[in-house]
Amino acid sequence: MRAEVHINPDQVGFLFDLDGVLVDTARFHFQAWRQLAQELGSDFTEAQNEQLKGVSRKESLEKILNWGGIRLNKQDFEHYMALKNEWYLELVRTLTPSDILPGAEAFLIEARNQGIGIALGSASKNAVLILEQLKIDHLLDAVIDGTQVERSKPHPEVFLKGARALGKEPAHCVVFEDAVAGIEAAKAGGMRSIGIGTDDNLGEADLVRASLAEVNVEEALNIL
Ligand code: B16
Ligand code: MG
Repeated sequence: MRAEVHINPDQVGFLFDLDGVLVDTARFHFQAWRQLAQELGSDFTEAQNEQLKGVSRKESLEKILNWGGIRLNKQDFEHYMALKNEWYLELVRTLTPSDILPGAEAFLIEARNQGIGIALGSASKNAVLILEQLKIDHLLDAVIDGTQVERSKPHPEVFLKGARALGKEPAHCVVFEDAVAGIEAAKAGGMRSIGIGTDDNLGEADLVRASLAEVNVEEALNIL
C-alpha cells in the first residue's frame, strides 16, 4: 500500500474530459458520422463507433474510410470532415443544461468550493460551444481542447497543458475520462485517473465509477 500523502486541495488539479464525462455527445457524433458514411456509400455499426470515442475528428474519418475501403484525396477529405462537423453542430445546438451528465455539475461545484483547480482536457474542437450550451463554462479555470493540441490522446499533451494552465504538478492532478486512450494519456503524463464507465475497458484507471454522481471529491483526492 502507498503511504498516505496529504496534499492541500489548492495544490491539486482535476482535469475533465468532455464527451462521456460531462455530457454525452457520442450519439451526435455517431449520427453525423453515420450520415456521412452513408453519403459515401458505406456504413458502420454502433460497436465500431466505440472506437471513435476520444479520437480526433481527422482520425475518426480515417477509421471510417478504412472500414469502408474508401480512399479520398486531400481536398475531399477536408470537405467531408467539414460536412460532418456541420451536421454535428446542428445537433450540438440543441443541447441545454439538462443534458449535463448526472452528478457532473455538483461535482465541479464541490471541487471548486474545496479550492481545487479545474480544467477541461478534450479532443473536441467544439468544446467551447458545448460548454456554453451547457452553461458550465464559468465552472472551469482553464479549457484545453482540440484547437490547442497537436498530439491526440493517448499522448498526454492535452492534460499536461491543462496542468500547466492551472499551475499544478502533473503528480497532483486527477484525470476523469471515459475513453481508454484518455486513461493512457493520464498515465503517460504521470497523473492519476478515474475512469467514468465500466471496469471491463477502463480497468487501468486508479478508480472506476459509472458516473460522476458516484464519485465524491474526498475519494478522488485520496487516490493522489
Ligand atoms: P470534434 P472528448 C472527443 O471528445 C470525442 O469523444 C470524439 O468522439 C470526437 O471525435 C473528438 O472529441 C473530436 O471532436 O469533431 O468536436 O473536434 O471525449 O475528448 O471530450
Ligand atoms: Mg470522452
